[in-house]
Amino acid sequence: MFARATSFALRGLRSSLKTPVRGLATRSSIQASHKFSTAFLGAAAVGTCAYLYTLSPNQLIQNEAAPLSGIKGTNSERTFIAVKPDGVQRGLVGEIISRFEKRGYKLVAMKVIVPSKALAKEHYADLSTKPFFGGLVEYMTNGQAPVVAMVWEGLDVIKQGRAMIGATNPLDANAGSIRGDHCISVGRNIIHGSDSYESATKEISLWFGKPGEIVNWTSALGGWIFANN
Ligand code: DAT
Ligand code: MG
Repeated sequence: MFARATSFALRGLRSSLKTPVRGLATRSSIQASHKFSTAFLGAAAVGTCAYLYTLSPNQLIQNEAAPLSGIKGTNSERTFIAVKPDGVQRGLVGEIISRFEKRGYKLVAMKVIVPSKALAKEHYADLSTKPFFGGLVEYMTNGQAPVVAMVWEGLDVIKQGRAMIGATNPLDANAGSIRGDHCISVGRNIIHGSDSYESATKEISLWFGKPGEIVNWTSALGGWIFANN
Protein backbone atom coordinates (compact mmCIF):
# COMPACT_ATOMS: atom_id res chain seq x y z
CA MET A 1 0.00 0.00 0.00
CA PHE A 2 2.84 2.31 0.95
CA ALA A 3 4.72 1.51 -2.32
CA ARG A 4 1.58 2.03 -4.47
CA ALA A 5 0.83 5.38 -2.81
CA THR A 6 4.44 6.50 -3.37
CA SER A 7 4.41 5.55 -7.06
CA PHE A 8 1.00 7.22 -7.59
CA ALA A 9 2.22 10.45 -5.99
CA LEU A 10 5.47 10.46 -7.99
CA ARG A 11 3.63 9.75 -11.29
CA GLY A 12 1.24 12.67 -10.67
CA LEU A 13 4.07 14.99 -9.73
CA ARG A 14 6.13 14.02 -12.82
CA SER A 15 3.31 14.50 -15.31
CA SER A 16 2.23 17.79 -13.75
CA LEU A 17 5.76 19.12 -14.08
CA LYS A 18 5.97 17.94 -17.72
CA THR A 19 2.78 19.86 -18.76
CA PRO A 20 3.78 23.11 -20.58
CA VAL A 21 2.19 26.45 -19.62
CA ARG A 22 -0.18 27.56 -22.45
CA GLY A 23 -1.86 30.74 -21.27
CA LEU A 24 -4.76 31.22 -18.91
CA ALA A 25 -7.03 28.34 -17.84
CA THR A 26 -6.55 26.14 -20.88
CA ARG A 27 -7.87 22.59 -20.56
CA SER A 28 -4.40 21.21 -20.16
CA SER A 29 -3.43 23.81 -17.57
CA ILE A 30 -6.54 22.90 -15.52
CA GLN A 31 -5.65 19.24 -15.90
CA ALA A 32 -2.10 20.05 -14.84
CA SER A 33 -3.32 21.92 -11.79
CA HIS A 34 -5.56 18.96 -10.85
CA LYS A 35 -2.66 16.61 -11.28
CA PHE A 36 -0.47 18.88 -9.21
CA SER A 37 -3.05 19.02 -6.37
CA THR A 38 -3.44 15.24 -6.48
CA ALA A 39 0.30 14.83 -6.42
CA PHE A 40 0.62 17.28 -3.55
CA LEU A 41 -2.04 15.48 -1.51
CA GLY A 42 -0.47 12.14 -2.38
CA ALA A 43 2.95 13.34 -1.29
CA ALA A 44 1.49 14.68 1.98
CA ALA A 45 -0.24 11.34 2.62
CA VAL A 46 2.99 9.45 1.88
CA GLY A 47 4.89 11.76 4.21
CA THR A 48 2.38 11.21 7.01
CA CYS A 49 2.46 7.43 6.49
CA ALA A 50 6.26 7.46 6.49
CA TYR A 51 6.32 9.47 9.74
CA LEU A 52 3.82 7.13 11.44
CA TYR A 53 5.82 4.14 10.18
CA THR A 54 8.97 5.43 11.90
CA LEU A 55 7.15 5.54 15.25
CA SER A 56 7.02 2.27 17.13
CA PRO A 57 3.52 1.04 18.06
CA ASN A 58 4.49 1.73 21.65
CA GLN A 59 5.13 5.41 20.92
CA LEU A 60 1.74 5.67 19.26
CA ILE A 61 0.10 4.20 22.36
CA GLN A 62 2.16 6.39 24.68
CA ASN A 63 1.16 9.53 22.81
CA GLU A 64 -2.47 8.64 23.47
CA ALA A 65 -1.99 7.81 27.15
CA ALA A 66 -1.74 11.05 29.13
CA PRO A 67 0.83 10.90 31.97
CA LEU A 68 3.48 8.16 32.19
CA SER A 69 2.17 7.39 35.67
CA GLY A 70 -1.23 6.42 34.22
CA ILE A 71 -4.53 7.57 35.68
CA LYS A 72 -4.58 7.70 39.47
CA GLY A 73 -7.11 5.38 41.11
CA THR A 74 -7.56 3.20 38.00
CA ASN A 75 -6.03 -0.02 36.70
CA SER A 76 -3.64 2.13 34.66
CA GLU A 77 -1.98 3.71 37.72
CA ARG A 78 1.78 3.21 37.69
CA THR A 79 4.60 3.43 40.19
CA PHE A 80 8.38 3.51 39.98
CA ILE A 81 10.08 0.66 41.85
CA ALA A 82 13.86 0.20 41.99
CA VAL A 83 15.92 -2.59 43.49
CA LYS A 84 18.90 -0.72 44.90
CA PRO A 85 22.52 -1.94 44.50
CA ASP A 86 22.44 -3.82 47.85
CA GLY A 87 19.26 -5.65 46.80
CA VAL A 88 20.88 -6.59 43.49
CA GLN A 89 24.11 -7.78 45.18
CA ARG A 90 22.08 -9.87 47.59
CA GLY A 91 20.18 -11.64 44.81
CA LEU A 92 16.78 -10.22 45.73
CA VAL A 93 15.68 -9.02 42.28
CA GLY A 94 13.67 -12.16 41.55
CA GLU A 95 12.06 -12.15 45.00
CA ILE A 96 10.94 -8.54 44.59
CA ILE A 97 9.61 -9.02 41.05
CA SER A 98 7.83 -12.14 42.21
CA ARG A 99 5.99 -10.31 45.00
CA PHE A 100 4.62 -7.67 42.64
CA GLU A 101 3.70 -10.26 40.01
CA LYS A 102 1.97 -12.51 42.52
CA ARG A 103 0.00 -9.58 43.94
CA GLY A 104 -1.48 -9.05 40.47
CA TYR A 105 0.53 -6.10 39.23
CA LYS A 106 1.89 -5.77 35.71
CA LEU A 107 5.51 -5.04 34.80
CA VAL A 108 5.55 -2.43 32.02
CA ALA A 109 9.21 -1.31 32.05
CA MET A 110 12.51 -2.58 33.43
CA LYS A 111 16.22 -1.84 33.00
CA VAL A 112 19.55 -2.61 34.66
CA ILE A 113 21.37 0.67 35.09
CA VAL A 114 24.19 2.37 36.95
CA PRO A 115 22.61 5.79 37.33
CA SER A 116 24.63 8.95 36.79
CA LYS A 117 25.25 11.21 39.78
CA ALA A 118 22.92 13.76 38.16
CA LEU A 119 20.11 11.20 37.89
CA ALA A 120 20.50 10.02 41.50
CA LYS A 121 20.66 13.60 42.79
CA GLU A 122 17.53 14.56 40.88
CA HIS A 123 15.75 11.40 42.05
CA TYR A 124 16.53 12.20 45.71
CA ALA A 125 16.35 16.01 45.30
CA ASP A 126 13.96 16.38 48.25
CA LEU A 127 16.65 14.91 50.56
CA SER A 128 19.51 17.10 49.31
CA THR A 129 19.93 18.89 52.66
CA LYS A 130 20.12 15.67 54.71
CA PRO A 131 23.47 14.65 56.15
CA PHE A 132 23.26 11.21 54.52
CA PHE A 133 22.56 12.63 51.01
CA GLY A 134 26.18 12.39 49.75
CA GLY A 135 26.56 8.79 50.94
CA LEU A 136 23.18 7.85 49.51
CA VAL A 137 24.07 9.20 46.04
CA GLU A 138 27.53 7.55 46.17
CA TYR A 139 26.09 4.12 47.06
CA MET A 140 23.44 4.35 44.34
CA THR A 141 25.92 5.39 41.64
CA ASN A 142 29.34 3.86 42.37
CA GLY A 143 28.82 0.94 40.02
CA GLN A 144 29.68 -1.83 42.50
CA ALA A 145 26.25 -3.11 41.52
CA PRO A 146 23.56 -1.63 39.30
CA VAL A 147 20.04 -0.55 40.11
CA VAL A 148 17.18 -2.57 38.61
CA ALA A 149 14.63 0.10 37.72
CA MET A 150 11.02 -0.86 36.99
CA VAL A 151 7.57 0.51 36.36
CA TRP A 152 4.64 -1.50 37.76
CA GLU A 153 1.02 -0.93 36.84
CA GLY A 154 -2.32 -1.70 38.46
CA LEU A 155 -5.03 -0.54 40.83
CA ASP A 156 -3.68 1.48 43.79
CA VAL A 157 -0.16 0.30 42.94
CA ILE A 158 1.52 3.39 44.44
CA LYS A 159 0.05 2.99 47.93
CA GLN A 160 0.06 -0.81 47.87
CA GLY A 161 3.64 -0.80 46.61
CA ARG A 162 4.71 1.29 49.62
CA ALA A 163 2.89 -1.10 51.97
CA MET A 164 4.54 -4.10 50.32
CA ILE A 165 7.96 -2.42 50.69
CA GLY A 166 7.53 -1.45 54.36
CA ALA A 167 8.89 1.41 56.48
CA THR A 168 12.03 3.35 55.47
CA ASN A 169 13.89 2.03 58.50
CA PRO A 170 13.72 -1.74 58.09
CA LEU A 171 13.70 -2.13 61.90
CA ASP A 172 10.29 -0.44 61.85
CA ALA A 173 9.03 -2.42 58.85
CA ASN A 174 6.30 -4.99 59.41
CA ALA A 175 7.27 -8.62 59.12
CA GLY A 176 5.95 -9.80 55.80
CA SER A 177 6.95 -6.59 54.00
CA ILE A 178 9.95 -6.66 51.66
CA ARG A 179 12.14 -4.59 54.00
CA GLY A 180 10.72 -6.30 57.08
CA ASP A 181 11.74 -9.68 55.69
CA HIS A 182 15.02 -8.89 53.98
CA CYS A 183 17.02 -6.08 55.60
CA ILE A 184 17.96 -4.40 58.87
CA SER A 185 19.63 -1.06 58.03
CA VAL A 186 18.15 2.25 56.79
CA GLY A 187 21.27 2.88 54.71
CA ARG A 188 20.89 -0.49 52.97
CA ASN A 189 17.13 -0.92 52.67
CA ILE A 190 17.29 -2.64 49.24
CA ILE A 191 14.34 -1.09 47.45
CA HIS A 192 12.76 2.20 46.43
CA GLY A 193 9.08 2.87 45.68
CA SER A 194 7.31 6.12 44.74
CA ASP A 195 5.49 7.61 47.73
CA SER A 196 2.76 9.52 45.85
CA TYR A 197 1.22 9.98 42.41
CA GLU A 198 3.28 13.16 41.97
CA SER A 199 6.51 11.32 42.87
CA ALA A 200 5.60 8.46 40.51
CA THR A 201 5.07 10.95 37.67
CA LYS A 202 8.42 12.61 38.32
CA GLU A 203 10.37 9.38 38.86
CA ILE A 204 8.97 7.45 35.89
CA SER A 205 9.75 10.28 33.51
CA LEU A 206 13.22 10.65 35.03
CA TRP A 207 14.17 6.97 34.66
CA PHE A 208 11.97 5.99 31.68
CA GLY A 209 11.41 9.28 29.88
CA LYS A 210 12.58 8.20 26.41
CA PRO A 211 9.89 7.18 23.92
CA GLY A 212 9.35 3.44 23.74
CA GLU A 213 10.78 2.55 27.16
CA ILE A 214 7.39 1.70 28.65
CA VAL A 215 5.33 -1.06 27.06
CA ASN A 216 1.55 -1.02 27.10
CA TRP A 217 0.34 -4.60 27.05
CA THR A 218 -2.82 -6.42 28.00
CA SER A 219 -2.52 -9.21 30.52
CA ALA A 220 -4.40 -12.35 29.52
CA LEU A 221 -5.11 -12.76 33.25
CA GLY A 222 -6.63 -9.30 33.67
CA GLY A 223 -10.16 -10.61 34.16
CA TRP A 224 -8.92 -13.13 36.75
CA ILE A 225 -7.18 -10.42 38.75
CA PHE A 226 -9.75 -7.63 38.66
CA ALA A 227 -13.57 -7.63 38.67
CA ASN A 228 -16.32 -5.72 40.46
CA ASN A 229 -18.92 -8.44 39.99
P1 DAT B 1 11.88 5.81 51.35
O1 DAT B 1 12.99 5.12 50.61
O2 DAT B 1 11.17 4.86 52.27
O3 DAT B 1 10.95 6.55 50.44
P2 DAT B 1 12.99 8.39 52.08
O4 DAT B 1 12.46 8.91 50.81
O5 DAT B 1 12.69 9.15 53.33
O6 DAT B 1 12.54 6.88 52.34
O7 DAT B 1 14.57 8.27 51.96
C1 DAT B 1 15.18 7.82 50.81
C2 DAT B 1 16.32 6.92 51.18
O8 DAT B 1 17.30 7.67 51.89
C3 DAT B 1 15.95 5.77 52.09
O9 DAT B 1 15.38 4.68 51.40
C4 DAT B 1 17.26 5.45 52.70
C5 DAT B 1 17.92 6.82 52.84
N1 DAT B 1 17.68 7.36 54.19
C6 DAT B 1 16.55 7.89 54.66
N2 DAT B 1 16.68 8.26 55.95
C7 DAT B 1 17.94 7.95 56.27
C8 DAT B 1 18.71 8.07 57.47
N3 DAT B 1 18.21 8.60 58.58
N4 DAT B 1 19.98 7.60 57.43
C9 DAT B 1 20.51 7.08 56.33
N5 DAT B 1 19.86 6.94 55.18
C10 DAT B 1 18.59 7.37 55.15
MG1 MG C 1 11.12 8.30 49.38
